[in-house]
Amino acid sequence: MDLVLPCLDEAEALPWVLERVPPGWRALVVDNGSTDGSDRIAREFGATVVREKRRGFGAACHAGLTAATADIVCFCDCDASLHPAELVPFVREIRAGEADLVLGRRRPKARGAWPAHARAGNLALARLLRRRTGLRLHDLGPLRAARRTDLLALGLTDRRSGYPLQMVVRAADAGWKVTEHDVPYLPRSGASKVTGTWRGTFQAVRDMSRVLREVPERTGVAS
Ligand SMILES: Nc1nc2c(ncn2[C@@H]2O[C@H](COP(=O)(O)OP(=O)(O)OP(=O)(O)O)[C@@H](O)[C@H]2O)c(=O)[nH]1
Ligand SMILES: [Mg+2]
Repeated sequence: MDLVLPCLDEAEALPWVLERVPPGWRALVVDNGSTDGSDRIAREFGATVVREKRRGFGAACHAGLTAATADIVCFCDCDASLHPAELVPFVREIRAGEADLVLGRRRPKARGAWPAHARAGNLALARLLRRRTGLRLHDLGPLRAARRTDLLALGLTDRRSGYPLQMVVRAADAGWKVTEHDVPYLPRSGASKVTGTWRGTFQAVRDMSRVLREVPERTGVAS
């Protein structure tokens, strides 16, 4: 199993995350130009470090997917907000052929884990997603598992905050079975880059709106 961990200045969170990677899994920490020694810490804790110079959550995730070699690839944030072992049953579900993409629905376990505006934004997005794809999801969380070659075949192009949404939209368009399971959401370690800042929130809304405006690709259908 390859576990992709996008990482931008997560020195504080990395030990917690890497100590919880399930045994036998390879942790691919994608260093997105950290200046706090994240790459050194990642190596110390046994991870493989992949470098991605281009900034952006999607750029980091995609570099990890490209570097991965395992049949199934998992994704988890590197900010200690999600326990990597929550992915174990996700992988089992993919292996059993019961789903093509499994997503974690974040359930905050402490006050402050998920600011109100971020929750509201995410819920609104889930509704738009439902209208666009018919999928009844409640969250577009970063904890995910899918088969590597299937993911690559989706040809994802977003390299910023729209990446997780584009993955779900294109998976739905391709007829994948997408499932969702509750996962505990903990307050992140270190500073938030997206929902804790105006700039991050604004960019996320813009990137996601762009993805939702994309016209579905009609693969195999003559137009
Ligand atoms: N935002 C952002 N995150 C990156 C980037 N490159 C890597 N990451 C990592 O992606 C993960 C998610 O980023 P966060 O800043 O936690 O963003 P988020 O979880 O969407 O939102 P928050 O609620 O603000 O935590 C973290 O592990 C980051 O270190 C980047 O360019 N931008
Ligand atoms: Mg986070």
